[in-house]
Amino acid sequence: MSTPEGPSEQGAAEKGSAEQVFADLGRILVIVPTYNEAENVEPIVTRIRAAVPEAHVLVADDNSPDGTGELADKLAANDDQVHVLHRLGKEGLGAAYIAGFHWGLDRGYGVLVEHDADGSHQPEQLHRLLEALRTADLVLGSRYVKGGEVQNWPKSREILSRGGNIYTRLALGVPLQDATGGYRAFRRETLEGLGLDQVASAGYCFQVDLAWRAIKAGFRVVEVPITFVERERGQSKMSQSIVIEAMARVGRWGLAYRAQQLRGLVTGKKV
Ligand SMILES: Nc1nc2c(ncn2[C@@H]2O[C@H](COP(=O)(O)OP(=O)(O)OP(=O)(O)O)[C@@H](O)[C@H]2O)c(=O)[nH]1
Ligand SMILES: [Mg+2]
Repeated sequence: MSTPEGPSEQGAAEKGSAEQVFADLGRILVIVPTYNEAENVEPIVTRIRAAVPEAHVLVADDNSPDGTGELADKLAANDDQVHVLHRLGKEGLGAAYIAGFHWGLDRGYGVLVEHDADGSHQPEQLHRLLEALRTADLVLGSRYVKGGEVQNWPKSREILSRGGNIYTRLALGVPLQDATGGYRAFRRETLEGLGLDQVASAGYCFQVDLAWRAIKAGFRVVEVPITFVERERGQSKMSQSIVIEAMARVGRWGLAYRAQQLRGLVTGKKV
């Protein structure tokens, strides 16, 4: 499942932009959703461009009051592989990603990547996800498989995240160690097969929703280890109420699915 670290991995970051290391996967779009990430947007875009020079970056900004969108415009003006999607207002991470996915699918990208702006995801590990995508339909960057790690989190936050993942595994029966993480690479065909228009979850359970849909649709979903680093700058958009809301939703999905399975057993119809 995981891709071993090796000298060839380093290569993608060091070779010039002319080299298309992942050309076999099609063109790559890294979507970076932003809300008030003025301090983070330039460093993260610069790191992504250096780590995988052939990738394009789309900053999906929800009209951040701190001027993140204008900073992204400046980056785009100087680099034709950087693009900005200006959205009207704050609608949550999920809605920003769905708009970004449509933007990329409409423009023929073969791979669409989810990547936070706050430094929690390491662009230097993106090649791990892309290499694994060669034999998968969806790759999840995972904090909780062997080799994965979390840095600078208080124990309470890690317990909440690990607990949320155990709960998700039990409620939905998904064989994933990290279904809530947000560092992911999708093949375009996977997104096209998920029914994006029916994804209603805007907030925290958006990631669970997409992974679960992919598994139910029969796509090959694999996890590769990542190093997740707690944000150093800027404001978190996470809150306790978001987590409670997400857990309640996941529980409801699980119950509905189990009920559907039971009905299938009784009537002999497969679900
Ligand atoms: N476009 C857009 N981006 C958002 C929105 N909410 C969060 N984001 C971005 O989504 C990414 C993840 O958000 P975070 O606030 O870091 O949430 P988190 O990673 O779950 O929690 P912490 O890292 O603990 O703060 C960041 O790049 C945010 O700027 C939103 O409503 N719209
Ligand atoms: Mg974060």
